Amino acid sequence: MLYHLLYPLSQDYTVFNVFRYITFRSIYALLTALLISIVLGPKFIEWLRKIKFGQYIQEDGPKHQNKAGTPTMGGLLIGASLLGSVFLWGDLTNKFLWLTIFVFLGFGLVGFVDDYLKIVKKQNKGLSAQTKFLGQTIVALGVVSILVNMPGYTTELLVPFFKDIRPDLYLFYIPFAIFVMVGASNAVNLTDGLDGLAIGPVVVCAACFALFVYVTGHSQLARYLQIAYIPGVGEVTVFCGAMVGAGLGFLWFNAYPAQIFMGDVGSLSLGGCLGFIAVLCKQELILVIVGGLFVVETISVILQVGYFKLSGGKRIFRMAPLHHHFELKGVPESKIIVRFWILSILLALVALSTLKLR
Ligand code: 57M
Repeated sequence: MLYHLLYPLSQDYTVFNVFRYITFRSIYALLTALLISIVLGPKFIEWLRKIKFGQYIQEDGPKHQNKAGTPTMGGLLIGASLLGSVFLWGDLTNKFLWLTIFVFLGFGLVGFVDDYLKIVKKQNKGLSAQTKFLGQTIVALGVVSILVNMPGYTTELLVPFFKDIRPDLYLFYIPFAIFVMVGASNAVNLTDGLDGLAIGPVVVCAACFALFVYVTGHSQLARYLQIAYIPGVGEVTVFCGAMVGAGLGFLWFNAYPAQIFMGDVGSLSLGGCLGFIAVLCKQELILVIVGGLFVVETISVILQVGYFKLSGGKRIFRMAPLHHHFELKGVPESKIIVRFWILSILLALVALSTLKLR
């Protein structure tokens, strides 16, 4: 809105020219989202407490009983600050930006229904895994079908480190992109089991992808770095900036010991968006590196469940996902969290290095 209101004034006052720049608007989108969540946070947490939207804690895992009743559905706070900021600073005529907003809302809705059933209807399991998967797939199918028909977008798959390998997946690109989005959404969800464990790496991933989408939408930089050039995609940098700000604002309250959890409404929407943004800037394979921590957590679950079934009840880890394994080994929660953050920053640096290693 600010962009639409103030940029036209640049014809009379050159100072408003600055609204043209994606970099300027992304930085202010970050700061605005951060400010909104820090200002709204305490009232929102108080309200969740009042309406008794507290977390139910499972008995069978590491000792988290002291966390029982912690307000959850913090994803709503993330959504309000993120989208509020995007509406202020984004170019609302940009179709890529709207697709990203739609992914956030669509995946968020699936998570919201799940949280609602668990908390309000007291159905401990919430939505069944199949229903959740169906909801995520429908949202992903909708946006990917639109995306592949947008001008400038291709169904080629870019391979990190090898600039000449670009197989065209044609129609197979659609299920592939859906897999990336749904996989990312569930991977963030699985990781969200300790204070700040998911939101920290989400912020790191969003910051990293801010750079990827920016260069993908910039003709000279894209040519120089020999990556895909997709006109218009650069505007999604504003969304990434707001995601970093909203994430940091949420972390303010979710940091150990957490005053609020994000709930599925937060984890599914943020994960789905990261997957979609990777698809948008044609860095789907890079997501495996940037979001390596989410990948490792997911693989730990796949291995554990697979081995558990095949061996008739034996386990590889003390408990999956991996963070529970370390908890049960006696590593303090805050140490696990900070170490996982360090790993996610290192992985993001490796991913960024692929821009020059081609
Ligand atoms: C949700 N949710 C947290 C909070 C958060 C297939 C299986 C591996 C699935 C997995 C699972 O259900 N994972 C997804 C994980 C829960 O957090 C809520 O859920 C939202 C995210 N969806 O925002 O609202 C608990 O996590 C803790 N938490 C924090 N701080 C935070 O900032 O401490 C969350 C956010 C919260 C709180 O205690 O209540 C969760 O873990 O439930 N299932 C599991 O992870 C289970 N693992 C398991 O059963 N492993 C088995 C194998 C065979 C699959 C094994 O290894 O033997 C464990 N989950 C729990 N206890 N809680 C089992 C033990």
